[in-house]
Amino acid sequence: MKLIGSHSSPYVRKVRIVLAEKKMECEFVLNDVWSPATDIELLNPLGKVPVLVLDDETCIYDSRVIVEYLDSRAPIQRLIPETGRERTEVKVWETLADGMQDAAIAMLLEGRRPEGEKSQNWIARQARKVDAVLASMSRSLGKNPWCYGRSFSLADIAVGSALGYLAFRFPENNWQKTYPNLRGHYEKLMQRDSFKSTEPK
Ligand code: GSF
Repeated sequence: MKLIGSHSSPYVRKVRIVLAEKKMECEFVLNDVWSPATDIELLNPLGKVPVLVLDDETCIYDSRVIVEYLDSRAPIQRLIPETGRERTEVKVWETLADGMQDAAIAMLLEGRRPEGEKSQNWIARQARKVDAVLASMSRSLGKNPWCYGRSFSLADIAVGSALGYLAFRFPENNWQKTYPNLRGHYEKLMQRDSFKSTEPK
């Protein structure tokens, strides 16, 4: 298998953490989707990373589909509960974390447009989503040791990737101060090799 992606993408990081936690071998191939030279559309018509290329050349995207595939392929260290309400709740955590990344990336891209073309209203709209998700994550985590249930799961991986991305791209966002429980949770996750070895850069 090959994973196509970048060191900065939080969606790619989520997949890399899942691979590391499940001890699955996978070659990591860098592709800068923002470079005019990218050939990512040959693998994913949506032009996005991550893409997982299987040994028979089948391409799998997006990150939510990839992590589901990986989790079902290797039964050790299940990261998504197999059925029922538990499964749905973990996936809601993932949806929130991914959605926060979508909003943060939209802010970043809008902010990079030339003066006069960027919309402060659009940036503010996305910033409200980021703030609302942080507040919701903090409330739901409370004093619990894990985002969902009694063990580490995809919910923690998705939340950790999203918080790490905010810290990387928006260091001015004060989430660590505003939400000490999220800070503590991220610090705890960062003690794992899977998180340490995938820090955004
Ligand atoms: C999002 C992937 C994505 O936006 C997923 O895989 O979960 N829902 C998808 N990836 C970005 C890279 S990054 O900013 O993390 C991407 O490839 N963007 C290129 C584009 O043209 O939107």
